[in-house]
Amino acid sequence: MVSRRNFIGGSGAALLGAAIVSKAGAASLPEAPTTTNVNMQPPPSPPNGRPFTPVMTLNGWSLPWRMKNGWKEFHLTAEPVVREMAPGMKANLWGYNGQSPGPTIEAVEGDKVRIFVTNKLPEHTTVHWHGMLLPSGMDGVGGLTQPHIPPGKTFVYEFQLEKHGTFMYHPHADEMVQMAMGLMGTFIVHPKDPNVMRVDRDFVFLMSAYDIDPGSFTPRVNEMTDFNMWTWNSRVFPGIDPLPVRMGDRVRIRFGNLTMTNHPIHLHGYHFEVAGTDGGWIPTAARWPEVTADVAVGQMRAIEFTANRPGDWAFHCHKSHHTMNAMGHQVPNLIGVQQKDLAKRINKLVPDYMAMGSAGGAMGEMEMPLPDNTLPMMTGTGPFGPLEMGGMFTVVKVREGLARNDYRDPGWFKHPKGTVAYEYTGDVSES
Ligand SMILES: [Cu+2]
Repeated sequence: MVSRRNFIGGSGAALLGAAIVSKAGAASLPEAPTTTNVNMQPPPSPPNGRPFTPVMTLNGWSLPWRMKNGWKEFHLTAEPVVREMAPGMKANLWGYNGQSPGPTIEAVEGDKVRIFVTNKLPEHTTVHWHGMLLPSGMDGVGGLTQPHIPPGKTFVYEFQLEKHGTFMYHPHADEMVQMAMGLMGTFIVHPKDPNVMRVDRDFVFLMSAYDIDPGSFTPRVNEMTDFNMWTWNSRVFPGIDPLPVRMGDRVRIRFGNLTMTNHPIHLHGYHFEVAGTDGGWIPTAARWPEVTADVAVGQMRAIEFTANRPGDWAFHCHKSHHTMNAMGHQVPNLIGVQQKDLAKRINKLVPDYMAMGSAGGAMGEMEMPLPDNTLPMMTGTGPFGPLEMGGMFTVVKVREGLARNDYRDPGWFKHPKGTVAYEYTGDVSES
């Protein structure tokens, strides 16, 4: 039998009687699986316990568990990670189990969950279960409801899931630093009856923001407003997974905001309904139609729609600076300014100086020398040319004939003849 002393790493005696002692007793720790895969993992089937329809975490995965004497046991490890934000750029972040954000925790209403949290960070931490109804002492506020988890130690959280819905987890310890470094994750509680509010596709992501100087790898954690990497699950366009959807599917997309500002999340091509917040589900009669759901800091929203309009539908934050990658914010507006040779002359003084175009940005196609590990500000290529996006942007791809659990990128939409905007050359199509 593995003793508690062994699994917490040798200093057991000093810890007896502290919060680290749990009803898990001498049980061995469940495995803390880890991955560095940045692609959406196929839906994991619940191995045991109550059945549910799993969520798809954009560029992420769900945390495996084990059942032990009626408890669903999970193991999170808080640790430094390297996260690829998009091909060509990596960031030194803090996360859980190899990734920022951490793996999605999925469980079922009524489940008793036991979550082991091992701290491999260089400083103390805690985990707060945002939005969850639980005993005060399990709420994870360092100093207020528990002692902090020192580096190298493992704490145990135990509570029963009272309500199904969409929640988050994040530290309540040195928060400014730990959230600015990417420590966060999603916690989904499924309904006990899998037919309640059933959807065909259920996606989730968390919004986080970083200030990473071009050419560097580590966020400046003291930044309060001027972030330059606006991410979904610590990824930016063109690194964010598309959302492949089968025609006719009922679709739910859940998103939470752990940045320092609000994000109006906008979906093209559909009128969706706002179906839930982290406070619970909105009764059907009280849901309201939207094309943009604004998400304040510390909030989650779930939207739903029936995918009855095929196409490639842009899905993005509507703040235009949030659909860009690292950029200088001090560039003067030169629209209308004659600047013949200006850039050339300034270049003699400041190598790599780039002027904003006098006819607008035109930066989507502009080649500018970039430091290593730096993404272009506006980037990506679509079937019709440069997409001129970055940051919080991806595409909902609604297609006929996808298989039920097929989440592979179906490629670009093939528009039916006569349904694409076209150049006027003196004729219009008559049909
Ligand atoms: Cu935004």
